[in-house]
Order: sequence, then C-alpha cells, then structure tokens
Amino acid sequence: MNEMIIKEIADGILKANQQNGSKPSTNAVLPKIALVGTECVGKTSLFNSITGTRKGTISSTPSDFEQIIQEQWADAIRIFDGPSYKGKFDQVFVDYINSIDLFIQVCDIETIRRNDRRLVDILSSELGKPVLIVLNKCEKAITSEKRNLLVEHAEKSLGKNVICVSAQTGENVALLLSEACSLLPNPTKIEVIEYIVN
Ligand SMILES: Nc1nc2c(ncn2[C@@H]2O[C@H](COP(=O)(O)OP(=O)(O)OP(=O)(O)O)[C@@H](O)[C@H]2O)c(=O)[nH]1
Ligand SMILES: [Mg+2]
Repeated sequence: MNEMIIKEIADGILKANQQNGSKPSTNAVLPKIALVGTECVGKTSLFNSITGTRKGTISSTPSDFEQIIQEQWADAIRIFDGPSYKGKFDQVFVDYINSIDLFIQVCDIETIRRNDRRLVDILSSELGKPVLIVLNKCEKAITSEKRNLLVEHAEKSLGKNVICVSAQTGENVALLLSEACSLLPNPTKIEVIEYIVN
C-alpha cells in the first residue's frame, strides 16, 4: 500500500489517541478491527494485504481453521482475522465478537449468500456494532456496468452501502482502511483487554 496513505491514516488515529490522553506507545490500547464473513470470501487475503504479512493461510477451499490471528497495523490499530461465519456462533466466537470495535464484513462480489445477510443483521441490528461491508474480488467485474449491477444487488440484499475492493490487486484497500478508521468509536471508550499474542 502507498506509504503516504498509510502514514496519513496512522497519524490521524494516533492524533485521536493523543487527544484522548493515551500515549502513542506500543502499550497503548489500540482500536480493534476484525475481518469477518462467510467461507472463501477473501478475509485472510485481505488481512495479509492490509498487514503486509503472510500470517494467514489462504485457500480456495473453505478452511477448518478456527484460530483467530491478529497483527498491529502502523502502530495505530489491531487487525483480526478469524474463522468464517457458517450460520452459528459458539462461545469463543461470541467473546471474540464482543471485544471488537469495528467489523469489516467481507463478501464475494459475485455471490451474496443467505449467511452474509444473517451476519450483517446479527452484527449490526442485534449487537449494534459498526459494520463496513466490502465486496471483494472486484477485479472480476471488469466493466463499470457489471460492477454497478453487482453493487446495486449487494446493497439491496444487505441493506447497506458497500465498498468494492480487491485483495488480489490491492484496489481500494487504502480507501477501505481510511473509511474504517473514520468509523471507529472514540478511543476513550475502548476497554482495556489483555491480549495473548501469537
Ligand atoms: N479473484 C480474486 N480471488 C481472491 C481475492 N481474494 C481472495 N481470493 C481467492 O479466494 C479464495 C479464498 O481466499 P481466503 O483469503 O482464503 O478466504 P477466506 O475468507 O479467508 O476463507 P476461509 O477462512 O476458508 O473462510 C482463494 O482462492 C483466494 O486466492 C481477490 O481479490 N480476487
Ligand atoms: Mg481465512
């Protein structure tokens, strides 16, 4: 991702943290953003693209991977990637969800599933959490007409505005981060939680 954009977004968040009295150190309580979504939509690909790591395992078949991974981004936020939503939540998943400040719900631009709709309803309507929806794999919709149709369909199905991104090409990943950061709750409201770092 463009270094200037990273710096700009990170500076904005650090400034907000400082205005609220916390020091910009590695021990500061950082806002937490999680990538969530159904199977094989590209959560881990996006996690790796944002964090510039290869920490997450990418696969064309749904993984049974139940681990939650995290990475600090530009000393300003913590990004999480976890298991896919398959229609039910166990207690570990509920505890994880409750600790997150903002969700980036990843969907496949070509296929909006019933569980995509369920998940946005649970996060947004039932739990009242801020959710930003992205349509990943947008480079597949080559023409703007095709893309507009897919966006229109997704927005109608999910009842929310969406952003098109491509984890594969990096398109709109910086825009996504900047949008996500603008939706973060006031850092003073963030609870202090102990982390177990992998
Ligand atoms: N064309 C295209 N394929 C992508 C993109 N992002 C991810 N993929 C592919 O989609 C498949 C699933 O990617 P993952 O990142 O493993 O998806 P996931 O949501 O983490 O999958 P699970 O954790 O198994 O649910 C892989 O074959 C990726 O290469 C993208 O932007 N464009
Ligand atoms: Mg994954």
